[in-house]
Amino acid sequence: MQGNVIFNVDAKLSTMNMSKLPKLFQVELDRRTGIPRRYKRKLVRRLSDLRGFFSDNKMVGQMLERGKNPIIYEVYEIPQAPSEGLFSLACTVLRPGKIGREYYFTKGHFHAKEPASEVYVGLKGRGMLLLQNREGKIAHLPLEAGNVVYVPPQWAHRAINTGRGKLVFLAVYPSSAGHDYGSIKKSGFAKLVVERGGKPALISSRSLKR
Ligand code: S6P
Ligand code: ZN
Repeated sequence: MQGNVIFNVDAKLSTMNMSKLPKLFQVELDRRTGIPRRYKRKLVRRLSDLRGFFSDNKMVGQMLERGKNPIIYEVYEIPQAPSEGLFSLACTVLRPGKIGREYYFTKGHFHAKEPASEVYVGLKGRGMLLLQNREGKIAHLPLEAGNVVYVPPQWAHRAINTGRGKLVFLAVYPSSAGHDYGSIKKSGFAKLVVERGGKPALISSRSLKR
């Protein structure tokens, strides 16, 4: 089989030495859930972690007071050391649901080290990627099973689940990109995605902010 190389190297993610170059690896995605069978770290984002992000702050406060703190999303990360030329991988599982009329979403961020672009591969479900640049220009693209979205440098990005099932996607990004959550938390996205007549609609965030 000369000239026909098949890589099937065990990832050994838990023992990966971050100070060295990464080894060859492959990771299977669970066919039913889309979640990688091996990952290094799992992040869980609950409603309490998204305080101040949803437009209906009052409803968030009331839910938390009543002890309702649902998981909004989970991120399964396969990170690499923050060196030039390396990529990290992360699979996000964004649950279906709404706070008031607003669909569940990820916090959203700029990359701290710019320029750093990113690729999102839709694995399950239906949703949208909302993007906003530093000048406040806004854009949105479908993010769903079977599509790929390219996020150019200097665009903040937020995934929104507008479907009935989980929205699952894989992100590939430079390992040195980092996250700037502060800018988005402070200014917010100019648009919100809400349910209107059973369908997702984009509206100005000023029209709903409470
Ligand atoms: C990382 C990439 C994703 C998000 C994840 C959660 O650059 O964009 O892995 O981190 O979807 O979103 P957020 O906005 O809470 O980091
Ligand atoms: Zn990102």
